[in-house]
Amino acid sequence: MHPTELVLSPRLRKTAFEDRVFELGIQSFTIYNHMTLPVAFSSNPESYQHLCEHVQVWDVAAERQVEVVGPDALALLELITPRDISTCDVGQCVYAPLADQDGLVINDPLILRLREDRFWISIADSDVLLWVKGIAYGRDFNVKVFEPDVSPLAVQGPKANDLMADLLDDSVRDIKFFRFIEAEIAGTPVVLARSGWSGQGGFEIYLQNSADGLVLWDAVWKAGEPYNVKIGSPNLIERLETGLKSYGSDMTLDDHVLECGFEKYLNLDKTAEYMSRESIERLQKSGIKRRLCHVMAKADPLPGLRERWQVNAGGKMVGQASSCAWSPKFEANLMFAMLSTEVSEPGSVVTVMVNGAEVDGIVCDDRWKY
Ligand code: THG
Repeated sequence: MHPTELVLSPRLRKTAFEDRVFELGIQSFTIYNHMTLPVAFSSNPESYQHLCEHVQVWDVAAERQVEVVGPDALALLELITPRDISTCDVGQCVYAPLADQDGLVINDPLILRLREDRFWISIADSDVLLWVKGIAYGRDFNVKVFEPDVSPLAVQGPKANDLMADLLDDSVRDIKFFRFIEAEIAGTPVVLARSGWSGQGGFEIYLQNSADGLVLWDAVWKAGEPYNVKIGSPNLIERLETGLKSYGSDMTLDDHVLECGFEKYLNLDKTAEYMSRESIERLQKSGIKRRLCHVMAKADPLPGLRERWQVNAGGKMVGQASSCAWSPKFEANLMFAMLSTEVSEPGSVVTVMVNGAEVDGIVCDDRWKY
């Protein structure tokens, strides 16, 4: 690896929780939505094990919100995603990929409906604010679009229910998956949702005033002490086992929504206008040529990726792998790879080129079966 260091300046935005994150011994972070996002606090496998058994607090303030509010808010939301947003209740969030007029993936956010005419788009790493502001202006929608001062703090792991029940009360146990309530913690108003970027269960607390970031952190931390709480971060091993794809790595603006495994979330016949409709219909007719696949390689643990790895089959290139981690659960390397449909069915055998070495892989379904 190259011994380099990222230099922090005001251009790389500070999170509301950053002081605690540094105090608790951050080892590395990445940049996400022009903001720091912690990556790991102990070695990944240790943090993974702890996440699966206990409870962790994650600074995910870099999951920024784009607020859309006003009489045309629903029409604007419907236009930018092929998912049906009209059926989303107030108090519900949905996973809804944003696609442009060519069906290409702009982002894969959660969308929270706060009121009939007020939404938060909780974004992955791309400049959705500019995209949505441009569309609102160009289409003359009667809405306000802005980035509110909102910072999600994730509480993830099997003991998250106990922590949160102690912090608030037992009613939080009844919050259903992808539903949220408004509450107050340590004197600061929050939106509390059952969601988060792991398969281990838990909550996301949306802080609405960065000045209260450390007070909120400390209250959550104190409630977590009986449950062996540790600081954590979105975990590469866990997210591969769970099958969570990361925008910018596993899919980008070069990929079509139908290629990325989003079909199950979409309602392509929804009545509202959406800008990718024609492109999606065209691709449905002609048939897709690539698909984002799960690939398992039963080799020794592979290194991390700086660039995508070429994937071959039958002596020719069939795609590229974009994420990889060694999984203790499957005792294998798990990868996401955008592959030609010739080899995208579970059971297909491929060769992954890892820094000059050939590694055998097998294509799996989204539960890692083949
Ligand atoms: N939480 C919040 N904002 C976010 C993320 C988050 N913004 C960026 C990124 N993560 C958005 N992407 C995802 C992707 C998947 C999920 C959440 C956010 C997710 N998926 C579940 C799954 O695949 O099992 C369930 C999806 C469903 O059934 O609807 O949770 O994490 N605030």
